[in-house]
Amino acid sequence: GRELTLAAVDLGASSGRVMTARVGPARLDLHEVNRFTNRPVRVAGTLYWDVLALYGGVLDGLRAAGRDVGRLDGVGIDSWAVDVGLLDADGELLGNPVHYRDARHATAVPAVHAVVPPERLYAVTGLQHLPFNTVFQLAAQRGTARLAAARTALLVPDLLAHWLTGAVGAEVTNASTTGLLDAATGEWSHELIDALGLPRGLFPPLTRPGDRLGELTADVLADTGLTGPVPVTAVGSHDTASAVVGVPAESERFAYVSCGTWSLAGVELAAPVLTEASRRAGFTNEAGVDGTVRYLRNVMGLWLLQESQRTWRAAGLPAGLTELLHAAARVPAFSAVVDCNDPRFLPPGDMPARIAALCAETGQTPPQSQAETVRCILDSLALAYRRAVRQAAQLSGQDVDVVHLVGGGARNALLCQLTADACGLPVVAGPVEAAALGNVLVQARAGGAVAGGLSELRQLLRATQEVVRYRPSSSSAAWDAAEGRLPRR
Ligand code: ADP
Ligand code: LRH
Repeated sequence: GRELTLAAVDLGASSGRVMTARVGPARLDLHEVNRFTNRPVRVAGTLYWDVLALYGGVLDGLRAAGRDVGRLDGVGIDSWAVDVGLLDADGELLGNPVHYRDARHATAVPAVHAVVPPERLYAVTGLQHLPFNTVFQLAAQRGTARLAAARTALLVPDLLAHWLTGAVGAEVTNASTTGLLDAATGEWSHELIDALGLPRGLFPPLTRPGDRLGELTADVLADTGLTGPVPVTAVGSHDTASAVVGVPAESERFAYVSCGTWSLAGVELAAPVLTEASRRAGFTNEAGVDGTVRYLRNVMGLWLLQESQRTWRAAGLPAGLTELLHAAARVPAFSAVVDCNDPRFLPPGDMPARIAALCAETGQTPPQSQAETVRCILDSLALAYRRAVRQAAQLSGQDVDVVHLVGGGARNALLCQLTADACGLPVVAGPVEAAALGNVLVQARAGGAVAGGLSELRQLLRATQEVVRYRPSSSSAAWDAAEGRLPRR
């Protein structure tokens, strides 16, 4: 295949980035051309994404990409899951997409479960129960003028792709996080959509990773200075789907932790696990690239640390990451541990206070210092990864002999070592930009620059990307004891 120059738009909950890549059969170089803060905004009690600011960051990135590399052979977009923009009959956006951390979504859970019991929701969709799944978000808007006026619901990456190209669609890996996609057929579930009284027409035709969505419009070309035509290709538009493509696994016997604001911990499967045990354990079967299943559990992730830093900064305390992690490394292990997935950690707020309260509730001495709080977060995350990896293996029958940790968390050496220790398995950390790499690899394959399945794409990652290896060191008895302090889940 020939080499292609591609742009990946990867929007995470903490930052958005536009990266360019040169990709060929033996080449995969990634460069960051624009990174911008993703700052949600609370207006009159509702938490929104500032989606126009994000789109502006995408345009700035494409402009910078054009300046850096001249021509672009393609663009792909991935972003976080579940949240949608609603378009009216004129195709206008009806307000900003509401953030999944807004408390209102959860209020619709009882009403949805009264119509479709949780067991049935799981049997159809295979999706873990999260109180902000799109199905609950839309149910919470029943009776609003906004939902009444809505003609099309677009997930965030599909909305950005729509603005860039004019095309309307729902990329399937992200559609699988809505709670309205049938895991068996891979199509929208009319059973659920009808039962919940939603118009079928709200949900656009599905697209698949590798599909050509369209081309940058003349308007976008003029605005960015790019030379057309520039195709926009569907990738695993759910950032976690792209991140899993970007895992440089050597064999099939691997688990992953996609570790950013959230941590998504699990395994890759050929078929979903829809058992009652799986539902109760909170495992999801999200659609992966090439028909794979991402069998994983959401772990609250570095959000706990990000929000702690924000709280400390607001109080005028120093909260530099390097210093905090350095100090945490000197705190004795397991002074206190919490269940990271306690729902009280979901909304923005004072995490150090919430962590202290949870420690007190479970009869532990709460962390006293910033360093102890950070250590508590990291020990607790490692414990949560251990649980998720072990249970994913057990419930799916997939053997695991290595844990790949990708995303920003791969830069956190202490967390990587604790994860190796907790899991009792080697951890391979990196690449940090796994989602952007998975994004460009799928584009490159669609464009004929590389060939093969996920294992061939991963072979290219192994040949080109740096990783850091961590061996398990501490005794597993210590981790068993720490786990004993957490409530059963
Ligand atoms: P998202 O995609 O959800 O926005 P990222 O994958 O970019 O998240 O990860 C961001 C997180 O990675 C930060 O909150 C931080 O905890 C961690 N991180 C980033 N850089 C470093 C670093 N140099 N050392 C340790 N941790 C880091
Ligand atoms: C990670 C992520 C995760 C979803 C959450 C809403 O960025 O996409 O996979 O559960 O955001």
